Amino acid sequence: MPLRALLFDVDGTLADTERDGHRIAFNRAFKEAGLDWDWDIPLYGELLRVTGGKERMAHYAVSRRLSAVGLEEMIPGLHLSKNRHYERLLAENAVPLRPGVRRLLEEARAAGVRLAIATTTSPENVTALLNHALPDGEHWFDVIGAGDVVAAKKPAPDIYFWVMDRMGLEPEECVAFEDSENGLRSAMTAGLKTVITPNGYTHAHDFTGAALVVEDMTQVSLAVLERLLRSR
Ligand code: XBP
Ligand code: MG
Repeated sequence: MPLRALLFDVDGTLADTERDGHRIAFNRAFKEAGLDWDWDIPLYGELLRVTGGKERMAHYAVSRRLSAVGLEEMIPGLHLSKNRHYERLLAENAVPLRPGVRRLLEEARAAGVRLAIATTTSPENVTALLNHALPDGEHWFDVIGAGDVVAAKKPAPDIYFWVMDRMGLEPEECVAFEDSENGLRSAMTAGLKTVITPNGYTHAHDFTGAALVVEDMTQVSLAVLERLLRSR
């Protein structure tokens, strides 16, 4: 089948948003709420194994036996506050798209290959990132699947199924782009050929089964992707 769409993960794939974006925003939200939690760079790398900000905070609280009365009720509010800090951080200091991402998006648009997003992050964070890193870019994506639109986050395949369903496409017509093991499992379970561009947090992940693992998107073109789609 011909290549009809490129499906992108956001955090770590479109841009390196975790270490200096989400992590800092979480810490600011904790401080503001009077919590003494401080997620340093290595700890945050471990916590990234849990996808979703609310789920990550809940996991942290349980793993540290911090399940104080009222903590669970605090999580939705903490998450809203964290996302407000994230937006502010991006406005102050835009996190750029990773190398080659913009060129690949432009090549796809020029060729009529559709674009979509499949991410566990909240929709407002996708908007914030694109507003600052790719003004007008939100309109480049036919479908944005984000956050709680599906109950089971990555590594479950649900978000990819949700996106393909809305696009009316089969996995054999799409290629997925991810940076992490959880993302790869999600895309592969949805039947998608997957290109991996690892980053500082994910370079040691297990990418067995990926169609291609490359340093960044500068090495990825539609011709490369069409070859991948045709290969078994
Ligand atoms: C990355 C995530 C997200 C972000 C935080 O997902 O796991 O949880 O760290 O975003 P992806 P929220 O790589 O699939 O984009 O706090 O909005 O969940
Ligand atoms: Mg990711």
